[in-house]
Amino acid sequence: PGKVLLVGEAMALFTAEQEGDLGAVEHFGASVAGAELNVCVGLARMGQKPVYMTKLAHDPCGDRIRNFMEKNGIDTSLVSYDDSRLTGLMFKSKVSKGDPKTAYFRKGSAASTLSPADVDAVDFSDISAVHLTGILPPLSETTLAAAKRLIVRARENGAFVSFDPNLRPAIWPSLDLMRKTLIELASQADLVLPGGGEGHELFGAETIEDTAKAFIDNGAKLVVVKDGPKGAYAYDGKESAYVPGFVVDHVVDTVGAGDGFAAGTISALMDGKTVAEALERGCALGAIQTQFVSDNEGLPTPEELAAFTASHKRAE
Ligand code: KDG
Repeated sequence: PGKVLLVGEAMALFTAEQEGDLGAVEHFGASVAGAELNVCVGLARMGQKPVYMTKLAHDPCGDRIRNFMEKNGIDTSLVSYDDSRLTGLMFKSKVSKGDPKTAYFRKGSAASTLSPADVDAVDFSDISAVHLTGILPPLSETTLAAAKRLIVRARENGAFVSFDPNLRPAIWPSLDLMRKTLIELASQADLVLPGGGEGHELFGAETIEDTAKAFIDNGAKLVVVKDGPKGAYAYDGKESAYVPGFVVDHVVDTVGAGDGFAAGTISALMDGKTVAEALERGCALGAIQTQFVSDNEGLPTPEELAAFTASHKRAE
């Protein structure tokens, strides 16, 4: 297989080292975030060739992201710069249970200027898959158009399209536009990777089966619904499969687990694995990622993955 193209916004991430209000915490650890970039890390560790298209500025956050990409073997040839803007950044709280809080500083960022012209400039000859999430479209009017254009070009060039709805209501101008846009993008995907809650938000679905059916009825080819630590469910309109997740003793940070899941599932499908095997790898990468504070640094190599699956029980 060829390269996997991902387009999105990377941000410098400052994670609180103490629990409590983000405005009062005194110490933060610096790392790098961005759903599509997290997936790139997982794909690269699994031996795939991710190419990440984004825009940065020449500032300390942009430098951090570029260094991170180089260190992680992610192709930087589609990274461009807009120095009339800043690179986005975000803060994340520390929690002992539940999901951490996040605060974004990204409005009008360099990445928000990505546009259909950037997508049109991509040479698709060695790209066999494209992964898109629901975070790129709400960044600006031009990124919304770029996301739509990306799917059109991917389809024209015969690339496999995967789509993670990744609902971020806080950055959409309205919930109606969020629902309409994400349903439209998902309808054109070969693989959609929602969470059960996202099926409820987009279609009013009450169960993972209803979530999968709603996306299939809408045009998607294969839907894989993430069912948290319990596992994942796949449905293609004919056959379905439920694969149990992996039991971990103590969840450190849930952010990035869905991206780990996507990297595991996509890399396995690209390696020619069955859908059930792909879900198992997705569950493993998701579970491993919950053991790390960073949104992506825990993602495993094949050797680390094998050690994890051999030493962890499956959910009942
Ligand atoms: O999926 C994890 C992401 O939420 C995180 O890395 C930051 O891309 C991000 C976002 O916009 O929330």
